[in-house]
Amino acid sequence: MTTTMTPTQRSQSAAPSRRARLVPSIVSGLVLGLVGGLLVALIVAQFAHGSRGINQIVVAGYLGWAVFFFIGIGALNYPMRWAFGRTQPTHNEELELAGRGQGPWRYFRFCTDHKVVGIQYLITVFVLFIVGGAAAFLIRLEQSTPGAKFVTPGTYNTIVGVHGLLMIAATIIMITGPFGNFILPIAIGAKDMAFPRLNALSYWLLFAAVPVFLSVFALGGFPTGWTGYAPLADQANAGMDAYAFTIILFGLSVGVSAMNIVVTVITLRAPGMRWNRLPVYVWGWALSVLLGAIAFPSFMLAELLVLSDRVFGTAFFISALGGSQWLYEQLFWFMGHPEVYVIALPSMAVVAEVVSVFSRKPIFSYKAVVGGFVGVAAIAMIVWAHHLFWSGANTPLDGPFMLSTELISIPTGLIFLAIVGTFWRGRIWRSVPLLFALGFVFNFIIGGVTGLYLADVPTDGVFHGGMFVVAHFHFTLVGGMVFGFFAAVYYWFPKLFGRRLNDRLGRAHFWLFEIGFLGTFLPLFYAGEHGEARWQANIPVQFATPNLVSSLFACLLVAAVSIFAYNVISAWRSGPKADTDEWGAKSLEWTVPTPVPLENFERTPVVTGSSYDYGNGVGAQPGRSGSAYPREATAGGATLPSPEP
Ligand code: HEM
Ligand SMILES: [Cu+2]
Repeated sequence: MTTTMTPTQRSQSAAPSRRARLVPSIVSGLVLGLVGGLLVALIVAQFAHGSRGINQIVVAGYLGWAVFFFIGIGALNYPMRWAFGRTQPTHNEELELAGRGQGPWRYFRFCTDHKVVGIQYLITVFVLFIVGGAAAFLIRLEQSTPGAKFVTPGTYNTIVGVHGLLMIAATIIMITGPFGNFILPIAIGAKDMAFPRLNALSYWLLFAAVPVFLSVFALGGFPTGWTGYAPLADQANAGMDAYAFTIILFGLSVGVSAMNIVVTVITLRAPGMRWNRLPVYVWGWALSVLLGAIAFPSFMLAELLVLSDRVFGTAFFISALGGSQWLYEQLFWFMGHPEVYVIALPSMAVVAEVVSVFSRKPIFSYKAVVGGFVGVAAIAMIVWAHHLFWSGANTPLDGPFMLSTELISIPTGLIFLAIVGTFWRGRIWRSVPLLFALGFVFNFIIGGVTGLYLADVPTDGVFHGGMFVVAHFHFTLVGGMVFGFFAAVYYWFPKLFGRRLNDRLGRAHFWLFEIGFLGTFLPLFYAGEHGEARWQANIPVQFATPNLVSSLFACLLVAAVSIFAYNVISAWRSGPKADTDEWGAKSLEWTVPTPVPLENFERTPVVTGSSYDYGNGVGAQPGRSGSAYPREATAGGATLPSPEP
């Protein structure tokens, strides 16, 4: 990528006082939120009555928590300022809000710097994975032997639901949250996101949802699994209110973040950054969040209707009172299936990028990859009812939905062909990010092929509701998408933290995770094919062996993730310093210094070439510092300035 620069001003100011640091911050947010939530719940408790009384109190409490939390964290300061016609904040005030001079405390404030928001998302994703992973371990423990020995079936239901929901939420944001916020604006040559305050809000909406969801444990859990099906959801205990309210806050966060990323890519590209010069991952991430913004409102609507049934006594999902239980399934899966591609597209995009960088070759048909992303995003919106093949809801439409589901293999295949084609005659650097990219390709193919059986009505009839389905979507979601996430962490960690992850630990993480993963889920295909149903705390004895094997291999996953955690923490604390352009890649984020300055670029870049311009594709392989990779490169006739020392 070739660039030339134009000027921007920046000035310094004194650090804020102790009180100014605490208010507004997470501290004032939590305190005001908790007090506000309790207060509103107490007020409503005066009027609440009957069997729905508890739901009215709980939901009112959540509303109070959310509103007062946002006041306390300072999210409404600017809208208030605007509403009372006060002057626009000065550049200095904007830099203050972006965390200038606040050190690590800026991560605990309503901070508008997209890089801070990116790191906030990354830490939150790690926390969600840890809690979701702990639930997964409990699942494997319970299913390691027949007899429901460790938890009761009711508790098991909640654990499965908590696992599924947390993991889905984590995987939805795992790439577009951290990297979409930190890397994307730099990759297109922008100083920040289009709406920095809304960007901060999208993170704190997510944050505000976490305590609401965790309160599910204090409210007796929820029996529905991650899908939250009504009418069971209408009858369940108060834990279901936590589930529904969480979805609404999470949905708002996803929507606000999506709008920001899409508008940023459309309006803030640097001069010369044409659509066909965008790094391919920018396409994947923007399409993913756009898909999420289109799909998620139907899930939020479903939860609003569930809350209305539970709090006001409407009957949207109670067929005996004129409602329809199929309505919930339609609204849920209208979101549920596109959402797996909201998760898939960012990982596929990272893999395409990583394969190109470590093959030192342009992507094999950039247009095919981008066309594939667009095709997947479009068809993903018209396949949802394959989840209702056995619900009796849409029988006349089963044929068309079978066809549309099959059709999605075409753009997916296009993306995979282009990824595999990029390796061809490349100079392969078997780096850790590339290992995870290879794992993604291998695992996702197994996940994709096994999906064909579930796309067809007859075979789906055999596997629906069984462990074959569980194994299938773990091969796509974990074997595919989570591997894409690991590739992204290993690839961009040097830019995010200015440090290097340990290569040997990275390889140990990869192999332990791959072997553990295959050993955990391959036996579940076998058990599912032989008729094992899902959601069973007490597994039938005839499935004891495959489940024991699965649970033993799941221990390798714990070991792999522990190595990863150790690698990340020790590198962040004291790892060797990374180079500005760690991998010799060509996209813009590798041209800015590390740590990245508050406003990213000294001068706005002007782009005159593609970010995959490796000349004739046989550029020298970059090594660690002192590498053979020349710091000055020519591409597209312009000179790339050497990065700041
Ligand atoms: C890596 C470790 C993981 C293990 C060992 C694991 C294991 C399992 C098992 C055994 C079940 C089926 C429980 C049952 O039906 O009785 C399950 C359900 C599920 N898992 Fe995972 N899982 C893991 C990671 C993930 C990840 C990363 C995701 C990402 C999205 C995920 C999403 C789900 C979902 C959506 C369900 C369905 C929950 C429900 O039926 O309500 N899992 N998991
Ligand atoms: Cu689906």
